[in-house]
Amino acid sequence: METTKKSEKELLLEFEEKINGEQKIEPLDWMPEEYRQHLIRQISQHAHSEVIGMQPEGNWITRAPSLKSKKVLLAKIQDEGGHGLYLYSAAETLGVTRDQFIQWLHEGKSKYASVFNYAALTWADMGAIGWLVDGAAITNQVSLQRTSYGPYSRAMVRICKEESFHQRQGYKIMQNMMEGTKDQQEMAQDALNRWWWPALMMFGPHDGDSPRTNLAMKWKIKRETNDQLREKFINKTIPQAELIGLKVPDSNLELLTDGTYKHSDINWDEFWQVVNGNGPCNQQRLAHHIKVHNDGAWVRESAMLTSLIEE
Ligand code: BYC
Repeated sequence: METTKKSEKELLLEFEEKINGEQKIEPLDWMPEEYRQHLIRQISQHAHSEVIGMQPEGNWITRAPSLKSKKVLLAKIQDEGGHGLYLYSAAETLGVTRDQFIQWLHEGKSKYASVFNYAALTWADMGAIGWLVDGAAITNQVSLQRTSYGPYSRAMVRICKEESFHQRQGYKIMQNMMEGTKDQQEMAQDALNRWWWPALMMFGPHDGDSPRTNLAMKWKIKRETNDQLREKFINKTIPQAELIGLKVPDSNLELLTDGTYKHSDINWDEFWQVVNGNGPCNQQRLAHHIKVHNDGAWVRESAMLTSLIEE
């Protein structure tokens, strides 16, 4: 039977019709190269963030204040590793191998969330990370559940379920500390002071300064812009802080009549310094990933060998 080959223009039209009709794009569907490249970049960076994000919390496993809190923290960090794996798998459906993604990370060609380049100095930081960093991540990821690429969207659905527990466990740590001694209360406030701004930076530059947003919104990779998501996070998190007696470190906060908050702007110079590799822990985070990846080479080789023998 003779098949008529569709032109690039017809294929693009069909692709955009699907997107506008809220249908998902699947790995074997035709897609514009720009869409594929955009997704390869965003999903792999998202995966790297999950995995590098294990480091600040991993630093506290041996120092958790009770066996219960150690078990909870271990489980939470293990979840983050799992999120990385779902996301690498989703990214691999676009035709790039896991090894390539890791190589791009190690060569500094691929980014990960800036927030993980700050140090976790006290136990209260475990609370602040769960509450604020996972809280910011959920705000973004709930929106990404409706992203147009099927594998990314389905990974987000599963990740959001687990991330909600993470946010709750972080808030619970903060709440416990605020019900504790004066020293514990001060430690919780100090953690909020240090993590508030890096958490707001997770949403990326202002919409007007975000070169990737237009295409991402047009093809429904992103469903809300960086600023829209950041404002959502700010408006829901300030009342949570106030409820347990914490003060958000922004002297310009003002509750407006529509229930939203007026607030100060981010220090964008600091943001770009950290994104471009000059944050407090950038070098340490990457060096640790490279070392652990190299140390684990024999595990990967043995696993491959075992699977070949079993076949
Ligand atoms: N950090 O045009 P823009 C977690 C880059 S982990 C670093 O707005 P886009 C957790 C951006 O990549 C979950 N870089 O870009 C784990 C771009 O550079 P390139 C983390 C940033 O993509 C463990 C340039 O700046 N979540 O939950 O439209 C423990 C211009 O930006 C950042 C995700 O990864 C940043 N903050 O928007 C606890 C979400 N912001 O790539 C918790 C998935 C911007 O052109 N990603 N850049 O060289 C996204 O939603 C989007 O990629 C972003 C940026 C909102 C981050």
